[in-house]
Amino acid sequence: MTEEQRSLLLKSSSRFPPPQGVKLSYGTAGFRADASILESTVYRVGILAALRSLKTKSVIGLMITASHNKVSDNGVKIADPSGGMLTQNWEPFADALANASDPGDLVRLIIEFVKKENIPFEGVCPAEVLLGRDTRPSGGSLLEAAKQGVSSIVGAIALDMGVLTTPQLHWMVRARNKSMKASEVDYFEQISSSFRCLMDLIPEGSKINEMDDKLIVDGANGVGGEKLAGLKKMFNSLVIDVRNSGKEGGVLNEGVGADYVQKEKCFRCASLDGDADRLVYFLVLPKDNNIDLVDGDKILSLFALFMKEQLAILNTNGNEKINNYYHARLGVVQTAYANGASTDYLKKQSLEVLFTPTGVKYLHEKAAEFDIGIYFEANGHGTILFSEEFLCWLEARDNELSSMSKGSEQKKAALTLLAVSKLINQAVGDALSGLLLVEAILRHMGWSIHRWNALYQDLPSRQLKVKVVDRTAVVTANAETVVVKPPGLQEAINAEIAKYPQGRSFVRPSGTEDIIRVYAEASTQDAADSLGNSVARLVDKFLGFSSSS
Ligand code: NG1
Ligand code: ZN
Repeated sequence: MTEEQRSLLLKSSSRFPPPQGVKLSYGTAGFRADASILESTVYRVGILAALRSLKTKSVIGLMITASHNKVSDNGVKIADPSGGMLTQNWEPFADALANASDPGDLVRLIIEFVKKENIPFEGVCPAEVLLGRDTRPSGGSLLEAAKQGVSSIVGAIALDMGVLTTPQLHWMVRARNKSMKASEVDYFEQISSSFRCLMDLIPEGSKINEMDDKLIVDGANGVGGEKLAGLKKMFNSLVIDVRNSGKEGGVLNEGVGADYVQKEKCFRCASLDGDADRLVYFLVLPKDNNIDLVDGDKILSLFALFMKEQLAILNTNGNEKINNYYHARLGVVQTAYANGASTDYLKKQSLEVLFTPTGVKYLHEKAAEFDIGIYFEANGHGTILFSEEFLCWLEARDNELSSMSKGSEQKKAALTLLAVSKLINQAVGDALSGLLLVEAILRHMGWSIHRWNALYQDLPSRQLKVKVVDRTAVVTANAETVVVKPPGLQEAINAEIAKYPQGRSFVRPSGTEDIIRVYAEASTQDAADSLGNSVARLVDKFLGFSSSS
């Protein structure tokens, strides 16, 4: 390391002392904490992003958000060149950097890592980091810290992309690295034009009835509502009424948003989270005014059905299978939080269903193994990934069909699949593009939200949080469905589950909060509650504060 680089790092890092007595961890979705202690972490992630850009010789993203968490929290995460999450190999280095006790320690870590990873250093290569943030008031000063971090690496530049949804930033990183147009206007242009294309392909006579036509979207007072308000101006085929857009002075995620679905007396409502990477729908049941949540599992089911149907049309001609046949592998990916009824339903549709641990980095990776890989967390984070190979074939097929059979069902299916691949965010789950796809599919199917919701009935479930002495004492296996440590806990949980018909329960340490999460599912709500409570008591018995005293 040159003297110039060393002194630059020592000088700038001395302005960002780390918080005392706090151990930070990169977690399920980057670093998250109370915003007041995050400046040093964000500064250091700026350094990390610059190094990652040097290593990959690509543009990297840095997003400042704490998603659905409360407004006083904030967080920071990195988007890799593909637009996906930071490679897991670098997470230990991210942890070490964030927790380095002083500037000297920080510089030592960087020197070691640069050597180990063989990173072209000291201005030989340019590095570029795109910065984005959500609407949290702490975002501005944290963005400054990120800029300082990036520019403390010689040759690295930071570009402030402004207030964005998380998926917009990921989309921009991916687009930049594919040498495509990558501004916010380009993002809006791509998703609105592919949406219009899908709307034009709706079969005659399958319009949904007008009563059901208005969509109310709860923007959680975050960045999504604001962006959606801009986006909806680009088409007039859909009536969207945005509430809690953040313009009315409401507090982010407070009593609103995907995590706090509220009573709304309307036929079809959707709800986003603070950084617009989660989407859920809900409806009000007329008989008792109760809310029915149409969650990520049901969005997944809708998408999977539609994709399967379009593929089947593409590969048949009347009753005959066509010659130019591509066996596109369609797969769906869930986590243990997926409602058991959704998994049963998907399997009954002969779909290939796979499970990964919680966290989109795992789901995304698995879905990318398919030609069409659809993944969703129950909380509404998910997307559809298309393989390059399949998209190439599809484009060729589309051209071929244009000359042979204009206006045929096959041609329409090819166009539909291509439009879906452009509408749905290929980098990460995106509430805005997800919402437009749901709307387009409902119209294709001629379905109301009630018809969609009736695909299957969720099993009653309960989620609980338990505070423990050390959440890392819980180690799980099999996509988090089995506890391996501490010994004896899984056996005790099994004994509880056995008491309940259709009972299922698992526990895991949260990657974003200092707690253990408990999930329970059973045939009635009382049973799910009671199973959840019993398992939470077991967690407390094995790991709680009383167990250590
Ligand atoms: P943790 O705190 O690791 O459970 C939560 C969500 C994840 C994911 C991340 C990132 C649940 C049960 N967990 O993770 O699905 O969305 O936050 O935001 O919803
Ligand atoms: Zn989010």
